[in-house]
Amino acid sequence: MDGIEAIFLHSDIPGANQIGGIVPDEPLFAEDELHFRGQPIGLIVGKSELLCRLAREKIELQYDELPVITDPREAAQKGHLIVPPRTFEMGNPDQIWSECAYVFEGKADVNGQEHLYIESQGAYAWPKEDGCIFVASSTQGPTAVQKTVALVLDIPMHKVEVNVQRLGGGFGGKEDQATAWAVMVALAAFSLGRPVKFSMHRMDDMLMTGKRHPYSSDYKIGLSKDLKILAYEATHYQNAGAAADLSPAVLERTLFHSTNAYFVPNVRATALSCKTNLPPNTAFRGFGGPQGKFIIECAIAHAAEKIDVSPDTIQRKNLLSEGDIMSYGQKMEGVLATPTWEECEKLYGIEEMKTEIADFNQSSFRFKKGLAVQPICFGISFTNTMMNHARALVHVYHDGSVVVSTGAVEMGQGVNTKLLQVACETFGISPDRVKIESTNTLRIANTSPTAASAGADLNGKALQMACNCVLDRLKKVAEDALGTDNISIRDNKIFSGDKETPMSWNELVQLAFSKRVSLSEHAHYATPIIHYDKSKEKGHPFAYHVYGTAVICVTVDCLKGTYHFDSVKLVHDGGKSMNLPVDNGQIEGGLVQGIGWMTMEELLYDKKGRLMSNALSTYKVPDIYSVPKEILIAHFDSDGHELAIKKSKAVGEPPLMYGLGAYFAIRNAVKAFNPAANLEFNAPYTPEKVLMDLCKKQVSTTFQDIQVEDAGIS
Ligand code: MTE
Ligand code: LUZ
Ligand code: MOS
Repeated sequence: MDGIEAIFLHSDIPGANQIGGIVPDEPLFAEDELHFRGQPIGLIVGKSELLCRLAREKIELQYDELPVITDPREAAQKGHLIVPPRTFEMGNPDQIWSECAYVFEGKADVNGQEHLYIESQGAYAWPKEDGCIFVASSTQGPTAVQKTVALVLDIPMHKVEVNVQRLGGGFGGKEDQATAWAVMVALAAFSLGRPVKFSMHRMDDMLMTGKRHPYSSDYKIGLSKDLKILAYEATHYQNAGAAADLSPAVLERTLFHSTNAYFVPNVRATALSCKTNLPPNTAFRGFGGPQGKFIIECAIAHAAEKIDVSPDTIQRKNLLSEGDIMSYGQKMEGVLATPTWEECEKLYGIEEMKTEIADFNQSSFRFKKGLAVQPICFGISFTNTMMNHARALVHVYHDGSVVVSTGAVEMGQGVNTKLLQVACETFGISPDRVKIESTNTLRIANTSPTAASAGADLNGKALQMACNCVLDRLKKVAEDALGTDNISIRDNKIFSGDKETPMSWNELVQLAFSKRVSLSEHAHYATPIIHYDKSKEKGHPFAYHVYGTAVICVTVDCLKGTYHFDSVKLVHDGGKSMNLPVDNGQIEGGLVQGIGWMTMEELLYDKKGRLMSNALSTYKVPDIYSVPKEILIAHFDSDGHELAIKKSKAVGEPPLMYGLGAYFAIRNAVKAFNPAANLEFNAPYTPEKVLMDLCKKQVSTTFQDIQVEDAGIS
């Protein structure tokens, strides 16, 4: 076609046709077989996006159909696993079941989730001199892009410059899966000797990229007469999709979080990464942790229902205490979940809320309310110990302005704001003096992706070190010049003790420059303390944990199956937050994303693995009308943690897991309407499923008898 410049296929690749991050099992372009619908076969390059799309329509693909597996349990049965299964064990559940007053077994399913970053996947590239290439990528992992471009083009990494200005959202969807598109444009630009740009159409993005992993799990829980959980066993079938991507790491975090915020003395958690014919699933805020937590919450809800107590009675009795050991060997210390639960009780009155809801349900037929309490405990650090490091580069120019580069990628989470604070507060200068630069592989090398909620901690600590090095040199210059010691810098001014000196920041910098003192520093930070032995599945993998407790209330319209969240009231342990507006934004955003996953966001694939919910008309995400009417956030007053940047604990992912409570709040409301029904565990709890559950078996009154009541729902 006119205007079409080239079509690149696997045979046009100079280096390896391989983009797998952890396991080399994913071709950039398919060769002989397609393993999922939406797998890239080639790249069409032309003068405009429209022309390329028209050209795509003209391509006729001939293929023989092979059997398709979309169910992880079926894949496991056929032995299609991505990596060998892993098991975390402590104590011995087998010896304990007979000692338990109650033992319950069941199955729970939880679906995946579309990231729906506002900026779809994309990249652009242009050739530089001497066989080098520049790539601008919307990626959380610039080094992964650099490494893979080098591999595919068969050039050394030093010939590839990857630059990331900022992302219009990532949520884990660009930790690994931004790479393919960046590599494609790099390949085209490198081969054609011209700039090439690609940004994905929303529906292609939804169809082709991986999502949060759906899980199907079996659980067994044993409790004592006084409701202590004595033993817990879980087998998690992770739906990995057609290639490894980050699935083995996600699987690991599921195991780390299989008992959520509870102490269980006898645990056996096994996880299987099952290879199916769906797009390879990937990182998504929480990274397998939310799925692990959902399953134990199902087990607790199951037990509570059968014993006839409220689930929060069991939750409350089993919260971690100081010194408890997790199945993976880490001793739990610090704030823990109990104080946040108690604070919740004190601030919001959980018991009063429960009484109000019981009264409401007594007098209301059509509308029923439900409440759930959701404690969380989330480990901070990449579970792969070797990834926990970062670097920062600081230049102080001789006019007193400062430029900062780190490995952190800004994606809306506010990491650049926190880095700016670190630089300003360490130097004692105002924000107008400091520029946080883009993330660039020529300035900062060998980065870990900005992920695992650790972006601010790792890069902030490195930045603090770099600033302190320059600061120490500047202080020495000031001491010599002013003939005093005890120098400090505040508000761009130099102080000797409490006394302001006539010297300004700019003058000091100028003086240091004239004395040939280095005004630049590159620092490296690696998290101390952490270690993990995979052969024993024991160690101290996390720098620290983040805790919190949320209380979620919902009103269900039992005629329609629709629901609305009345309130979410939570107490979050963020340590000494260095920026409350940023952290509150993360808490609200994470919470609502978690509620969406648990309630309305429903991915549907047909039997052939074709995504049917591939647009916003069929895949519903929370909007301004579906967010809780009231969200109250209280910050637990704690000391934070030394390994958190400025004792301000990581906040990116943990709050998503408050959203789990949404599922159980709805469930409690459904049970208030239809106590006899035998309810399954199958998230998301969409209005369709709620309606089916409300109608399950016989209810005492027929729908004709319903008096329309006004419960404040329009
Ligand atoms: N917030 C916004 N606005 N956009 C995002 O893409 N990603 C989340 C979280 N908050 C995300 C976000 C995810 S998955 C992670 S791991 C963290 O931010 C990463 O940033 P941090 O390490 O700086 O917290
Ligand atoms: N990515 C990763 C993550 O590679 N390892 C992790 O432990 C992790 N945790 C959360 C989010 N992304
Ligand atoms: Mo977040 S899932 O660690 O990118």
